[in-house]
Order: sequence, then C-alpha cells, then structure tokens
Amino acid sequence: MAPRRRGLLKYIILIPIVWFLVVLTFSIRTESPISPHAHNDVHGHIVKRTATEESFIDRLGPARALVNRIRNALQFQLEQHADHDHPVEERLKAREQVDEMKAQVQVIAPEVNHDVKNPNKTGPGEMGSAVRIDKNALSEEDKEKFNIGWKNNAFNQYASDMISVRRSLADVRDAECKVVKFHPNLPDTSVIIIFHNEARSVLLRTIWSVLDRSPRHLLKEVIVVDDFSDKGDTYKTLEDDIKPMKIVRVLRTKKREGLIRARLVGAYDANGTVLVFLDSHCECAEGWLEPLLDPIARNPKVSTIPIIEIIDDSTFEFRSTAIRNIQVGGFDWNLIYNWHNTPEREMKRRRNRTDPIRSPTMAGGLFAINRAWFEELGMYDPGMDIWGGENLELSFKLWQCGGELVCAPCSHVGHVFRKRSPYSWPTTVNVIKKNTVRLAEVWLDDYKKYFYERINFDLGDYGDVSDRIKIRERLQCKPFKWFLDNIFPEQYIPGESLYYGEIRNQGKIKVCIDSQSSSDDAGKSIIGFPCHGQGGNQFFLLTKMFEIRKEDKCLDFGSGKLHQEGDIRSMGCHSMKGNQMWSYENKMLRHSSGNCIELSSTNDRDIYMAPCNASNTCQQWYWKKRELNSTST
Ligand SMILES: *[C@@H]1O[C@H](CO)[C@@H](O)[C@H](O)[C@H]1NC(C)=O
Ligand SMILES: *[C@@H]1O[C@H](CO)[C@@H](O)[C@H](O)[C@H]1NC(C)=O
Ligand SMILES: *[C@@H]1O[C@H](CO)[C@@H](O)[C@H](O)[C@H]1NC(C)=O
Ligand SMILES: *[C@@H]1O[C@H](CO)[C@@H](O)[C@H](O)[C@H]1NC(C)=O
Ligand SMILES: *[C@@H]1O[C@H](CO)[C@@H](O)[C@H](O)[C@H]1NC(C)=O
Ligand SMILES: [Mn+2]
Repeated sequence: MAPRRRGLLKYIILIPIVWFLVVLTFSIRTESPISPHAHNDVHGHIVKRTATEESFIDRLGPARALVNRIRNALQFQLEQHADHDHPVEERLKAREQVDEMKAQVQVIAPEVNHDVKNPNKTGPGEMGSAVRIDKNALSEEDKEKFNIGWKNNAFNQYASDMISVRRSLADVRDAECKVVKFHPNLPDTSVIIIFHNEARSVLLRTIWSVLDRSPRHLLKEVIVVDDFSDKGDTYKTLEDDIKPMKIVRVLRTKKREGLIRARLVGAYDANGTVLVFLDSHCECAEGWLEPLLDPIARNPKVSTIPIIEIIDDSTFEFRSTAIRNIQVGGFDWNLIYNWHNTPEREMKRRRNRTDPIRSPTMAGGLFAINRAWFEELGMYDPGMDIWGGENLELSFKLWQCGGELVCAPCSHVGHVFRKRSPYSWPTTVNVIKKNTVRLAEVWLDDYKKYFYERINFDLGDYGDVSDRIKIRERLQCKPFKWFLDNIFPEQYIPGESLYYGEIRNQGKIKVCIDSQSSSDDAGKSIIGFPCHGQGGNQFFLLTKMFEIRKEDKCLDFGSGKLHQEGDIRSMGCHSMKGNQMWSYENKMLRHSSGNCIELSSTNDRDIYMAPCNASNTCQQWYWKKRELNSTST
C-alpha cells in the first residue's frame, strides 16, 4: 500500500544483478588448479587487424581527447575544471582520487597450457550438475561453515567449495551453433573481471572458465581488478592462485572505487581490440567467446551480450536456455533494467536462429565491446558512483550514436543470481539516483520527465554533465524518441496512455483498486483499499495496447472464474492482449472475456470478475482521462 517511492527503494535494493559482495572466506577446499597433464598450445593463429578496423581507430582523435578527459575527471585536476557549481565535497573527493586511481600491476604469472580441460568429470558439480547438500548430515563444524557461507555471500559457498574450480560443463549450445561459420578475423580480447570480497572458489572458477574455454589466439589477457577487498583471504591468495595462468594479471585499487570506476581501471590497462566485462561469479560455457566477437568483427560499433544462464545460488547447477526463450533487456520509467521476451518482430527479422538478437538494453554485468568504440563513446561516465545506471547509459548511447546492442544466442555464460545482496546499502540509493539523473539529463530528452515524476522531481545535486552532452553532440547521436520508435517500440510511454491515476469505485467512493505491492513481485492480486491519493500502488494506466498497467505489470485475469476474489492479478506485461486486455467504457472495466471488475458490496476489500451489469455501481469506476496534448502522467 506504500506509495511508489518505497517501492522504488525496495526495487533498487533487490535488483538481481547486484555486484557487491561482503565475503568472509574461510578454509576452502578446492582441487589444485594445476593440471598434471601438459599440452602445448596448438593455436598459433595471429589475428590481423583489417583495414576497416585501422581506419576506425584512426578516426579516434576527438575520442582520445575525451578519454583523457575522463581520466582527468577521475583525477579531477582543479585547474582544468574551473567548475564552480560543483560542491566542494565532490571536488575534494575527486582530488583524493588522483593518486588512488593509479592502480598497481601487482602480478604477472608464468605460462600454463590451456588445453587441459576438465581433468575429472566425476566429481561434485561436474558437467554443471547440482550439488545437493543434506545440511542435517553435516558435522556441527561443517554446519557452521555452511551457514557462514550463505550468510557472507548470499549463495551456497559451501557447495561451491566442493566443486572443482575447473569443473566441466555440458555443451548447452543449440546444435546449429556448432556449425556456424565465424568471421575469419575475429579480434583479440581482454577479459576484465572486477571483484570485491568474492568467494575464492567462485572467482577462480570464473577465471578458469575463461582460460579453458576461450581459443588461445583470441584471448590476449585476463585482467582481474580487486576493488579493495578487505575480508576473507581471496585477495591474499590470488597471486599464488593465478601463478599457473600466464595471461592473467591482477590490479588493485587503493580504495573502494565501485564497479564503474574499477572497470575503467581495467579498461585503461587493457590492450585487446575487444573488451569483455564479466562479473566475478560467472562460468563461461563451451564456445562462449567466438559468437560474442563475430558481430564485432563485422561491425566494430556492435556491442554483444551472451545468453546469461542461471547458476543456481544453492546447488551451483548450470541451467541453460533454449534460443526461443531468450529474453532481451528493457527498462521501466524508474530507469531500472528489466527483462522481457524477445518480440515477435525481432524473431521474424532474423533469418537464422543463430543470428544475433537485438536488445534495447543490457543488464550490464557481462558484455563485449570494441575498445576503440567504447572510448569513442566516452566509456563510462566518471561522474557516476559505485554502480547503477551505467548499463542503461551505455545501452542508450550505443543505439542512439549509431551502434548496436545484440545478444549472441550461441554464447552462454552462467551467472550466480542471488536473491539478496550480501552487501548493506546505507547511502547508495542516492548514488543510484544521481547516476540515473545524469543519464536522463544526457540521453532522454523530454522523456526524462517520466523518470523525474517518479522521484518527485527531486533531482538532487547530480554534478556537471556538459562533457557527456558533448559526446552526444560530437557523435551526432539520434534523439531518444528515435530509440523508442525504432529499437524499443514495445516500451509503454506513460504520456500515450488513455486513462491514468487512481481507479475509484463509484458505489463506495472511498475505495480504490490497489495492487498491494511494489511492482517487483508478480502474481499479487488486486484488492479494494482506501484511496490514499499518493499514486504508488493505486496508480494505473490504460495503455494504447488496452492494458491496465502499473510500470511493467499488467492486470491479468486468467482463471475465468467469476465472483472469485483474488483472481485478478498483476503479472508481467506480455503485450499479447488476451488475458491482459481491458476496455474502459461507461465507467466499466471490461475484460476481453466480456466480464467486468466488481467491488464486493459486502466488504471493501474483495474484488472479482462478474457478468457486466451497468446498473451495479460497484462495477462503476472513476478514472481520469488523459487530455490529448498532455504528456505527463
Ligand atoms: C574425481 O573426483 C572424485 C570426487 O571428488 C574423486 O573421488 C576422484 O578420486 C577424482 N578422480 C580423479 C581421477 O581425480
Ligand atoms: C543458418 O545457419 C546454419 C549454421 O550456420 C546454416 O547451416 C544454415 O544454412 C543457415 N540458414 C540460413 C537460412 O541462413
Ligand atoms: C598494454 O598496455 C599497457 C599500457 O596501456 C602497456 O604498458 C603494456 O606494455 C601493454 N602490454 C602489452 C602486452 O602490449
Ligand atoms: C444489476 O445490478 C443491480 C444493482 O445492484 C441489481 O439490482 C440487479 O439485480 C443486477 N442485475 C443482475 C442481472 O444481476
Ligand atoms: C493543449 O496545450 C495548449 C498549449 O500547450 C494549452 O493551452 C491547452 O490548454 C491544452 N489543451 C488541453 C486540453 O490540455
Ligand atoms: Mn553479478
């Protein structure tokens, strides 16, 4: 029943692609990562840069200057930024970064071969299978470890520690993926992995999965950036752990930088043509890299994302997705990333099931991008803190500035999705707001008002965005409307809805339809609740698709049962009409099944479907019509 702002807060905290970890590692049992069998690397293929790539890089003059400005902004030299609007604290904070951003190269480990894969296919979790632990059968000591592992990581570290850091995975690719002919000159790659207090076995499994499943000639280096871990022993043992891995090096920040700036540290140090960013709790599956590089080899302005598979947080089972079920990225008007099914039009546009799928946005944790293009785009906004919003900023500018964002359906990378963040978030909500306002200011044009309405137009101090606006001007990027019309036509535009606001019953004038929850959990039924006039769970839109909508949830009536309270539910919008299609005429809310929404005459809470009866005032609702030229919600 809370108004929208509390929902936003909860939503942000629960966002599944959470990056931070607070880990307290303890005695860890993993197999030695050093394999007894050594083979020589047989791939000697040298990748030549094509002429088009050269000229692409040659055109980078202005971007180079910008990249240097980003670097300077990180270091914040006062003389160059005579920017009196900046609050003093921010200037001081930025100045502190001058030295600290110079992360040190600590280790470069010697060579190891990359061809010895999966030395043991019978151990726990092999072939990506689940490790199920009967907690009650554990000794008291192990029970304690089991509990601490969960507590510190929000995943089952005890199970992870039982699994080889070089475990085998089933080949989850579609059969057609195995016969795809890739571009003959795939670019070489720097893989960048940021971590903060990650569990050792999970981090090492991420790194080994990259080494073991990437063709050697395409993998120039793996850069592991330790963003100031201070708990557990992962970061203490990492130098020893990576000794067998020649092309891995560790960078360390000297204070907590957050995801965005830690990635910039990695990117500045990288030498590969393409950068691949990974979270520190991933596993790359067989053949993951080539499909990510292929679209970039054909057009360096394409950025690619793999299919992000679920690694179960409890059993570490690696689950896989069929191509027809691939979901792509969207966003809601809180500017929070969400997933939605690949639209029909996109399935039809592609000629082959293995062809890349266009995605309006990326989740942000895992993607590949040409380094020069990333620089030309102004990389990440160094004015953004910690994390949040950077994924949408990159997505919008990719599309608006002449690039593309595609999901490679043959590339599978597992990611441990946690149900909660193991990190507490005392102050970061404002950080996310600041980041998001920055991206709205630069990229959203008039559409930014939909976001601002959701934060009560309280923009806070978001700093100076003029450098970012210059990127947009220099690259002559298209308007946000172009992006919505052409790349994300499924997105609902609040200003194009037919009715909006609270839905107030006419029979009981104080009762409104209430969705009971913030929009992050699906399946809740609607109820009657005293009208509170604060929007939130009582704010609905009738969209031009004839949905009764609240953000990305739509009222859905699927049971067909009449007079059954609790059967009208908020479900993820599917844009396919049917159960989610409603009309509003003569004050009645009529479903595609021909029945109407009725408030119980005997209590103020129950709402159900009933045969339409125009003279029953409990089926009559007041809802505000949108004026034709008004675009606000
Ligand atoms: C494979 O792993 C299992 C379980 O950890 C172990 O019992 C077995 O000895 C291992 N086999 C080899 C060849 O290492
Ligand atoms: C789709 O891709 C597969 C594998 O590369 C290929 O065999 C097939 O001919 C392609 N089909 C079309 C219609 O291009
Ligand atoms: C990679 O680039 C850094 C600077 O960005 C340079 O110091 C280093 O020598 C380069 N390494 C290789 C292998 O090219
Ligand atoms: C329609 O509603 C009115 C007012 O509640 C009621 O008197 C009438 O019996 C209803 N008609 C039917 C067919 O249920
Ligand atoms: C439409 O916009 C004009 C000017 O922008 C305004 O004067 C007018 O009142 C608006 N009409 C409605 C119906 O809101
Ligand atoms: Mn993650």
